[in-house]
Amino acid sequence: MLKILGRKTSSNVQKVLWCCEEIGLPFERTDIGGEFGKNKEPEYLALNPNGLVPTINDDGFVLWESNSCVRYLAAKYGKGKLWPADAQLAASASRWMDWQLSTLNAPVGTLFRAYLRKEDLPAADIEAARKRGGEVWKMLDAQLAKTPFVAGSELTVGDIAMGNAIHRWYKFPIERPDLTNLKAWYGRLCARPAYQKHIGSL
Ligand SMILES: N[C@@H](CCC(=O)N[C@@H](CS)C(=O)NCC(=O)O)C(=O)O
Repeated sequence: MLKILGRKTSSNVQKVLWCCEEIGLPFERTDIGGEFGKNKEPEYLALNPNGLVPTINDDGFVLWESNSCVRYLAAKYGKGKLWPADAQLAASASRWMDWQLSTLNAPVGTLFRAYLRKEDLPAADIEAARKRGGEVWKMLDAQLAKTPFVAGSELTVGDIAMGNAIHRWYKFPIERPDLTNLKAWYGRLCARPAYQKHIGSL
């Protein structure tokens, strides 16, 4: 059975958990990282030299980097569903995953450290992240004006990559631009039992 190594409170582990749940793929999860530690021990570093979570082990095939794990699982077990059969739709979904890492992650990460982890960050950095966060979500809002999910009419890996970030964004006690398409999309995610189970209820 698929093994997932990583604590369930990690945003990156949650991507993999939500993906498996949507596909209906059984897995065994082990708590690693955060208060559970073990991620800097030689045994774990031999699997994932970054010492970060998640890492997956699918019948001996070991993989790390959450978006790559989601791509692999969706392509292998969710083809035609989370991983679209159409090459252009699959590329669009994959593009939004890269955008999550390259563009969205930085402002949402700073706000997470400030408001949920309660780290003492400079006020100017927090304000810059709030402003930048609004700007980047606006880009996705424009896409969601055209399609109900990020890469078309159905949920794909593109949505999976951003599920935790949008949940956190609406939790932060900040002023946010009123992005109606973004909010409606978040509502569509929240209506999915698999999303509720691994992200929306936390
Ligand atoms: N780019 C990596 C980032 C992984 C990452 O930063 N994981 C965090 C949790 S979200 C981590 O392992 N932090 C250390 C810990 O949990 O102890 C991925 O997407 O998998």
